[in-house]
Amino acid sequence: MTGASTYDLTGKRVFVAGHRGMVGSAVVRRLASENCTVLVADRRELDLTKEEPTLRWLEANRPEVVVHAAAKVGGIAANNNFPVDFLCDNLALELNVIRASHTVGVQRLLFLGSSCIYPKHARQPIAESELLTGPLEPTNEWYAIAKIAGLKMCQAFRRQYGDDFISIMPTNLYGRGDNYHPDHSHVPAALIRRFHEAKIVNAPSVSVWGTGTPLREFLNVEDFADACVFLMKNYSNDLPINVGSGDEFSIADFAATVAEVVGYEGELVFDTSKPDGTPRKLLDSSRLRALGWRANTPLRSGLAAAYQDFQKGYGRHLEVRAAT
Ligand code: GFB
Repeated sequence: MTGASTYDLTGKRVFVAGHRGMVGSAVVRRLASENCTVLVADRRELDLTKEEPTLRWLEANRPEVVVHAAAKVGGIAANNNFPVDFLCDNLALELNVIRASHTVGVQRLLFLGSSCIYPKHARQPIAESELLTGPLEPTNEWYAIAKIAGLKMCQAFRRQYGDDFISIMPTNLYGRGDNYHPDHSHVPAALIRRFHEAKIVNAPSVSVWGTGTPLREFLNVEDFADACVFLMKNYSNDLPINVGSGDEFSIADFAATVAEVVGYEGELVFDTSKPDGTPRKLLDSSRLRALGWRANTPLRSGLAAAYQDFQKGYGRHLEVRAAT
């Protein structure tokens, strides 16, 4: 079951929910080269965690396509420390956006999930069929449960009403517009910042969380945005579809690569008091490849671009630290 299907974006009104986040902003950039109208709403104008305003906004703006990229996201520590936010905010966002999209007759909706929806000890590489075959990784089960619910909502609206709502599961993402919070970010942004600050003060060593042994697959967010547009035009199916690069690294090797890109030459010290999380998370993206899409940004050049982006916003990143 490939799910191949064609949808013409020409002249369509496409609402990107969550356009200020790393993924949403990349999708907006990517859509600029499509012949469509991109709709966005600032948080002050529209709070997507509120049901009534979400429905009113969609009724007033009548998008034909919705990309649901609005989510409360964060790395392993944030997931662990803010279970209510990761579960409740994400459930509210999904329910409001997906249900209102159905009510106003949206033709195609893309729900963006996460590879953490799969069981902690899923068979590797992880095929879409591994969903709900075993227990989740405890550090991020709140987020995973919310994302599984979003995926199930898409399946339910498709089954009951025939809505063309699809779910896309990205692997670990990094790139322009990432959150560089020192504690709440994902590993790429956390290490870019930590190595950069260590380089400036000539620190002899830098701490890397966990044992360094977990395996992760990384995908540049510009590639992911390209996959989203590709799937918007070429995929329609009940099953979620994985989006990965196939590039897998141990956290130790990944950290060494980030240090090289940043130009930090000190020692890396593994802090085993911090959690490792899932031991391995490599997506099986063969269904996506069979449709004709593959990633094309090598990790090193993607990280170099992310580091440049970080440096441009460095003052802003320091304010993030002061404010939280
Ligand atoms: O990126 P990360 O937080 O995401 O952590 P997950 C990946 C790995 O990097 C873990 C290690 O083994 C961490 O222990 N790591 C090393 C670090 N140093 C650091 C650091 O300074 N910061 C962080 N954050 N990690 C997330 C989920 O899990 O994956 C989310 O919690 C989401 O829900 C995301 O699904 C894609 O891959 O462990």
